[in-house]
Formats: sequence, structure tokens, C-alpha cells
Amino acid sequence: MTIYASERGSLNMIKRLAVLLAVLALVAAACGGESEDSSTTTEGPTETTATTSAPGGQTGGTLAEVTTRGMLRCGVSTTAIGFAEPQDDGSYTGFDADYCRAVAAAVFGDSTAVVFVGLTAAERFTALANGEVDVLFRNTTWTQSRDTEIGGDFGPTTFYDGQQVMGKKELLPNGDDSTLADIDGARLCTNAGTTTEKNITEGAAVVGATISLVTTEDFEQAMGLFRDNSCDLVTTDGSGLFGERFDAVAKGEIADGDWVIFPKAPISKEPLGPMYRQNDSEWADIINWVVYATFIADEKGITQANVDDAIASPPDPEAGRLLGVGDDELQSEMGLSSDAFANVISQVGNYDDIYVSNLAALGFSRTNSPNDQWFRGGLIYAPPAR
Ligand SMILES: N[C@@H](CCC(=O)N[C@@H](CS)C(=O)NCC(=O)O)C(=O)O
Repeated sequence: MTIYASERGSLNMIKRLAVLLAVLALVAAACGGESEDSSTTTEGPTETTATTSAPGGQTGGTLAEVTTRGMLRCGVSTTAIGFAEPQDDGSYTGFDADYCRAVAAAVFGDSTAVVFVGLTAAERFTALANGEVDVLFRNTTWTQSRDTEIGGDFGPTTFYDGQQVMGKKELLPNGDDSTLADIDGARLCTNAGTTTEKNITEGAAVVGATISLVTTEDFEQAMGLFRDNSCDLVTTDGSGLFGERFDAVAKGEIADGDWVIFPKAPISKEPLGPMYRQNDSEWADIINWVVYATFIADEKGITQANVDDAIASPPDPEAGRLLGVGDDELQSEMGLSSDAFANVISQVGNYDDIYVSNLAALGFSRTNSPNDQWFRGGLIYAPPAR
């Protein structure tokens, strides 16, 4: 279905839903409701009090709920090449999907204990707020409004992205030197409920370009309209465009270079990473440190292939703590088993393993990108494990 939605309209809708859910959660809590989903509804964007084991922290109960359920419910994109690709058995592959698996490996010692929930951009925040998912790893950009108005909190950025535009080469005489000024008069498609629809509207206005913006329920629909020329251009995070173009070339649909991605410098910052319900420090710490564990292992060259050697003989004390070897490990303090992060690395991999296995083939190199480690000029940086 194609809809035409103003950015303000969709944001207001999300706001109204978030407020409604918060109110419903309060009512359910006050009434002690025992409905089927009362345990999850009470975790909406409301403040909760610490009741369990998180030392010095707040818990919104997500860890206890996930542990009792025995499965992680992880919100991913419906389809995002390289990040979340649905498989016939209901599972997903991809960079984001692997981070879901990493959390399951940390919590259960079993990276397969995940139910993947494919969500459109417009659905994702409601699904998180009402407890349908425990965490989003869904190409989600960390923004001020999502962090505040919508009732979410964000973990460490796992992929630094930026918005670009894609068009057919015959419409773009300047090729990938095209700029936003070249989109004047274009019919432009993207999916609703995204930063990308807002950025392109603002960006076009700044350069005085008049565009006709068509928003679709999911990005595959936007690509469908682009393919049949109902839209001249599509726009989303650069990773999404490069992924779609790679896929179309691989399937023989287009020749390399038929679809042009521009401008070379993205029009926005899109820091993508995990989002969870706010005011649940215990759960936030777990998600954050799962991600940091993958960063630190990458920093130290501890990979899925060699982690057993590192466990047998840690290269340094910090690696020993992180892998749960020795008395000063910190995972037990977090409500996890001491080998939680060893399981993450051995069952899923370090940051580079996850990046390379899912994204390298699409042409994303970490070298000279913000997704490289800090000591090589990138932005991937974890606090010390001590
Ligand atoms: N990062 C942006 C855009 C996210 C987004 O929806 N990206 C597209 C393109 S990669 C996507 O995930 N599509 C899959 C879908 O529509 O389910 C946001 O957080 O708003």
C-alpha cells in the first residue's frame, strides 16, 4: 500500500500512540490487571522501581521476563539487505540479526534462542513500548526525539551511516557527482516513519528543490515504485541503497553503474544501534556490554576463530575478565553467567566478524570509515572492561 504521509503527521501519530500506551500501562499496573499481556504492557515508557538484582541500578524487569520466557524477542527490519534478511524458517540473517543472536548468546548461552520480529519503521517504536519486542536492532537512528519523547533509550552505535539518494543513471547526467539541487522536480520514494523522510524534506527545502515525496509502508515497496518508474528516486540510509544496488546487480537485474548513489557526502548522520525501553538500567547494561564486548574483542584481535585459545590463555587481564576467566570477571554482577561474553564471541563473533560476514560482500569496507576502531581513526570505541 502506498500512502502519502507528512512527517509531522507520522510523528504525531507515534507520539499519540506512545502516550496512549504509557497511560494504558499505568492503568494496567494500577488495576493489577492479569490479562495475557499485562506483564509486558507494564513495561511501557513509564518509570519503574528497582526490585531485583541490578546492583545500584533500575530494572524495568526485561531481563527477568526474557529469562522466564526462555527466548529473546528481537525487533528487526522486515527486509534490509545485509542487516536483516528473512529466511524460510522464520529466522533472519544479517548484521542486526547477529546482534540479536549475540544478546541471546549472552543471556542464555544459546545464540539461537531468538524470536525475530520483522517490523516496519512506523511499527517499531510501538512494538518496543508495548513489550512486543525486548530490543530493537532495526536500522534505527539515534535521535533526540526518539531518546526523549518516544520513551526509548539507545545503546552504543553499531553502524555509522548517512542518508543518500539513488536514481537511474539516465536521469542523472552528473552521475555520482549529483547533489540535492539535482532532485528538483523529482518524485521521490522512501518508507514512512523514518528520519529519512524528514531529512529529505528539510534538505530539499534548504537548496530550494521542489520534490514530491511518496512514503511507503516498507522500503521494499519504495524500491518497487522505483523499479516501475512510479518514483524517479529513492532515498534511505546509504547502507540500504548500496545493499539494494548490490542485490540487483547480483541477481542480474541491472548492470553495475546503472543505479547512481549520491551525494558522495551523505545528507545526514544516521548512527544506527540498539534501542530499548527507557528506565531499565539492568537490561540497558546487558545490551550495551554485549555490544562493547564485540568491540573490545575486535580491538584485541580475539575472534570467533581463536576465542578458545584466548579463553585458555587470555592475552591480558582485561581479556580474561571479559571472557570470564578468573575471579575478577564482572558479568555475574550484571545477572549474566561469567562466560556470557565468551559465548557471544564463540557463537556469533567479534565486531569485525559480524561486520565482515554480513557487509563486506556488499562493498562496505571498515577502512577509512567511522566504523573502524578508534585507534585507526574510526569511531568504534568501548569503555574499559574493569
Ligand atoms: N535509519 C532510519 C531509516 C530506517 C529504515 O527504515 N531503513 C530502511 C532501509 S535500510 C529499512 O530498514 N527498510 C526495511 C523495512 O522497511 O522494513 C531510521 O531509523 O528512521
